[in-house]
Amino acid sequence: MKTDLKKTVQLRKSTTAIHAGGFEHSLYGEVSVPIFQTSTFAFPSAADGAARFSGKQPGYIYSRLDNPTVNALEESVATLEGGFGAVATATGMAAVSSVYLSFLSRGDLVVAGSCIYGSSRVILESELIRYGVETTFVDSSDLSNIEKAMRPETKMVFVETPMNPSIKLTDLAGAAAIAKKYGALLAVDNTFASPYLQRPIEFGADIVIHSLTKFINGHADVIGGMVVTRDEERYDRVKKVASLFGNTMDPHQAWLILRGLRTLALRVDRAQENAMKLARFLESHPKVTWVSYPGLSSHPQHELAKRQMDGFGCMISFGVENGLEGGITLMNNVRLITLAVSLGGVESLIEHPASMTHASIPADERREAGIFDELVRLSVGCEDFEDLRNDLDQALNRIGEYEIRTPALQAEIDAFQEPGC
Ligand code: LCS
Repeated sequence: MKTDLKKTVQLRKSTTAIHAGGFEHSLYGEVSVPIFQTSTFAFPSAADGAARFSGKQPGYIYSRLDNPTVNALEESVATLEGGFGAVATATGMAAVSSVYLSFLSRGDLVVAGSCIYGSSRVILESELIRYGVETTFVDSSDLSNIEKAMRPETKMVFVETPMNPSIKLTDLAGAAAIAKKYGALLAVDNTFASPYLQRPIEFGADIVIHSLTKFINGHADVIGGMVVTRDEERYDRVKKVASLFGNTMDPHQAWLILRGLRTLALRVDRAQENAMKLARFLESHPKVTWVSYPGLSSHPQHELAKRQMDGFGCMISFGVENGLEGGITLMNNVRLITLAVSLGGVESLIEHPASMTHASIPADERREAGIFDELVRLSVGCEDFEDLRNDLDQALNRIGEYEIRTPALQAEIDAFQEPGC
C-alpha cells in the first residue's frame, strides 16, 4: 500500500502510530480497522474484473495481492518510516528474502554487515550463492570496511543498526553515501530500533526492513514483516515479487499487529527507560565484565546514537564473569525474565545468541562478527525496573557459586559448545 501522506504529514510520531492507516471505508463508523477475513473479492461484472486485473480500475481482487486490513497496516508503517509505500510480509524473514529476491540477480555482489540476524546472514551465505549472488561480510560499525568491500558489481549494502546481537551501530548517513557512490541500494533492517527511534530513509536508505514480530507488534503473539521503500519504483518491484512468491501477510495477522502498533510509543518509552537504568546497573555489577548499550557513554558509538536515533532502544548485550559458564548460570536462574529468543515485547527476555539465534553461523565467523560465546542478550520490557533489577541481581550473584562443575552443569556447557539450533 502506498502512503497517504496528505493525511498524516503534520502529525508527530505517537499520533501517527495511533492514527496512520486509519480506515476510510467505514461502513458503520467503526473506530478500529475491521478484519477483512476474505481470500477473494467479488467483481461487479466480468468487465470490472478484467479492468481490475489490467490496473485500469482500482479495487480489490485477491488477498495474496491486497487486502484492506493489510493495507491499513502497510500505510501505518510506511508513514512512520517516511517511505513511499510498504509491503507487509508473512514473517520478518519473508521481508528480508523479498528484498534479496527483488533486487539481486546472478553475478551481483552484496556487502552485508557481519553482525546481522543469523538467518538474514545464512540465507546470503548458503542460499543466494546458489543463484550466483555473492556476499562480502564486513564489520559495518566501521564505514571504511564497507567502502573497502565495494566493487562495481555491488548492487546492495545490507546492514542492521543497532546490530543483532552486538548492539553496535552502523552510521546510516555514511553507509548511504557509500552505497550511492557505487550505485548500490542501501537496505537497512530497522527491527531493533523501530521507526519510533530511527528512520533510515531520512538518512538516505532506499529500503527499510522490519520483523514486525518485535517492537511493532510488541506482545510476543504474532509473527510478521514489512518492507518500506523510499520510492515508487522500488515499491512496485517489492510488491510484485512478494505477491508472486507468496510472501504476503494475511488480514488477521495484520489486524493483530496494527493493534500492537497503536501503543508503540508508550511501550518503547517505558522499555527504554528501564533499559537505560538496567544498563547502568549492569555496568556497575561485579559479576558483569562488559555492557553494550548505546545510551552508555562507554559505548564507542554513543555520539552516533545521539545523532541518528531519538532514543537508545531497549536491547542490551553483556558479558559476565566465568564466560559461557557464567552466562548459563545467569540464564538458568532468572525468575521473572524469560529465557527465550525473540525480542521487543512488553515482557523482558534473555537469550544466548552463540547457541541460539546465531548458532547457524560458523563459530569462527561468529567471533569475528563480535558474537562472543559469553555474550548474553537482554530484550528489556515494560515491567517495573526494580523487579527487573532484583531478578538480574539475584541470578548474577549465583555466578561462581559452583566450586566444582556438577555433571548436570558440565552436560549443559557441552551442549552449548555443540549448538544444534
Ligand atoms: N531481522 C532481525 C533484526 C531479527 O532480529 C529477526 C528475528 C528477523 C529479521 C526475522 O524476523 P522473523 O521472521 O522472525 O519475524 N530475530 C529473532 C531473534 O533475534 N530471536 O528470535 C528471532
